[in-house]
Amino acid sequence: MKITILTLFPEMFSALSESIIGRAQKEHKFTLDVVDIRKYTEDKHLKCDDYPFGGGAGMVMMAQPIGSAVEAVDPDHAARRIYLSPKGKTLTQEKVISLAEGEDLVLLCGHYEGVDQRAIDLFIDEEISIGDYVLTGGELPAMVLVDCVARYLDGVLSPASLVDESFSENLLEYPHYTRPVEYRGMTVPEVLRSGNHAEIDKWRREQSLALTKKMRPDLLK
Ligand code: 9D3
Repeated sequence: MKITILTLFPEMFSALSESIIGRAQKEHKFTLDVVDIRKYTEDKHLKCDDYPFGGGAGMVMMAQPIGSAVEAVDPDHAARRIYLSPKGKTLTQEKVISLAEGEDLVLLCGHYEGVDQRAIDLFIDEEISIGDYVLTGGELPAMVLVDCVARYLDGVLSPASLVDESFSENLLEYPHYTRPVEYRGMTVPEVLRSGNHAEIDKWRREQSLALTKKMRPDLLK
């Protein structure tokens, strides 16, 4: 899969060079292309935003640089074009899986008050939000989307991780422990050191259920 990011702040995406997602790119499990929208403006001062018609606070990203950028990176409309927007449908794990199984992605990141509506109407297939809280732009949401989609691409995670995840569906995860056995007077639960895998599975299921009841009872309904 190829994911192209369109943004006025390309340097923010250096975060995706780290850890599992950074390694997945190095190993060619997917390609990430971060494109500076400013490169496509026809304004002689490289302007990409302007005042809103009708007045109001803040700036609006201009349609021309966005339109030219989308047409340059996806001339045949082979990719799914997504605008990260506070007005979009909230991202779900189900949606993540369907995107990972689909075409290449172009992710448009808005900044300031938003994007000229004509750029959305002409060049965008779908708007996605990552939740009901206010951010300063679509860059962090685009990184969230890349992170959770990339996990499902072949060879990025071990198959065992994804199997564990599907078995624990709709329950919160049990507590994890590693060495040492004692830290500041607190010891690792005896059962996890017993080697009895039936008992360990039983303990983990009980812990998951109790934790879900306490923290996320909505998941059990
Ligand atoms: C507070 C300003 N808002 C009304 C005057 C509109 C607004 C514009 C632009 C609110 C946020 C933003 C910037 N956010 C995003 O571009 C964004 C976002 C978000 O803020 N929350 C959750 N998901 C997303 S996806 C893109």
